[in-house]
Amino acid sequence: MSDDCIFCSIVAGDIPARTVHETDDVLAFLDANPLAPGHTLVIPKAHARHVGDLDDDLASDLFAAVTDLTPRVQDAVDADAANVGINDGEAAGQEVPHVHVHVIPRFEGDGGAPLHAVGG
Ligand code: IU
Repeated sequence: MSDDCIFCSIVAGDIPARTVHETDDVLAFLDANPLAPGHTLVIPKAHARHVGDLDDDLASDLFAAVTDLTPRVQDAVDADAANVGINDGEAAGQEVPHVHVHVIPRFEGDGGAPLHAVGG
C-alpha cells in the first residue's frame, strides 16, 4: 500500500468505488470517468506503478481477471467489442501511478478512439 495512491485508498475501502469483481489479489471497479458505459478498471491490490513491477503470479492473476471480466463486462452493457489496455508510464498517458487495466466496451459505430487514446 502506498499512502498517497488513490487506487490503494480504493483497495483499503477509504474511497468508495463501484466494485464489479474482487479476489484476494485483484480488484475491478467501474471507472469514475467512464469513456463508455461499463468502463472497468482491473488492478492488483498490491501497489505497483508499472507492469514490469508485477511478479509473475500477480501478473497472471491480473490477466486471468481481465480475461474473465472482459466478456462479462461486454455482455452487461450489450457491447460489440472492447478495448483492453494499459497506459504504462506518464508519457504513455498513465495518470494514476498504480497499474490498472482498462476494459472499455465498444459499440459498432460508436466513433470512439482506438487504444492509443485510452485515458489520454
Ligand atoms: P490512466 O490510464 O492512468 O490515464 O487512467 C486512469 C483512470 O482512472 C481514468 O480512466 C480515470 O477516470 C480513472 N480514475 C478513477 O476511476 N477514479 C479516480 O478516483 C481517479 C481516476 I483520480
